[in-house]
Amino acid sequence: MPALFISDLHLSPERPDITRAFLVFLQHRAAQASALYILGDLFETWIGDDDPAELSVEIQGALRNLTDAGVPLFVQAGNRDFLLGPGFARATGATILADQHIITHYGHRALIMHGDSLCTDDLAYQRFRRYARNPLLQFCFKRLSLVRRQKLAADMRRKSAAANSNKASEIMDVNGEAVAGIMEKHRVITLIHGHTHRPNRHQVASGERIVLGDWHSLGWVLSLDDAGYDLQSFSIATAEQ
Ligand code: LP5
Ligand code: MN
Repeated sequence: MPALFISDLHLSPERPDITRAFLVFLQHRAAQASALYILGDLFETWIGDDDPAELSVEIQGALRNLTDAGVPLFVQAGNRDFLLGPGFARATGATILADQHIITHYGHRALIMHGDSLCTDDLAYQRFRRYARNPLLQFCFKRLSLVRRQKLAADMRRKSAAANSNKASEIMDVNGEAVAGIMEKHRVITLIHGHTHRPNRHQVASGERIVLGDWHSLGWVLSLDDAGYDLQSFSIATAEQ
């Protein structure tokens, strides 16, 4: 049974088709997997584990069904859902992984990351990331009312979309030296990440960089078994049937 890797589903009430495709994926492909790894940005935004939003509750229930059926679930934080915490882990049976995590399946050893921390040319983002990952700021944010948090997150989303529209595409991709450095630090020949929404498999000096795709019109899944890695896409429109 393969280990499966996905990321950047950006689940939101605005895209019920992606939610349905994910639920079908969980009930079929993921149910037959040796493990499921979600490498960040599962949700469009996550404002705290106490958010009772219908979608949050539905997805947590579906993930709990997967882990109750015996499939190990591992989740990494993305730049939209880095507030996923112990409440989410308890509700789903997921293990929340650090931003740099080594996996080994079928003799293949790889570093998995969301990938945003490798976009080192994007100075504005790295500055935002330092603020947003500050434990004191997070503590203060999580003590705000849900309504206030929703408004702040929506404002950040608007600011981010506006900033992105003026940014050169290449600075929003991973930096080659950052990739080489992190692969050397962990002594891996395979890096698997998401975030950039540029699905592909790249041969690099250190080995291979595999980029997972975001779920939009296509869904993307990387599988790993004794035959090695296989990055596949599928139509969201047909997957939900
Ligand atoms: O997300 P996306 O795809 O638009 O672009 C990302 C980078 N932007 C972000 C910002 C998020 O979208 C904001 C939403 C997060 C909601 C979660 C809850 C918030 C909890 C806060 C806890 C303290 O990640 C974007 C990159 C792009 O990826 C490509 O890599 O370029 O980065 C930017 O655009 C940086 C800009 O400077 C935008 C900053 C917007 C937020 C400013 C708010 C200031 C107050 C922050 C205090 C924490
Ligand atoms: Mn991301």
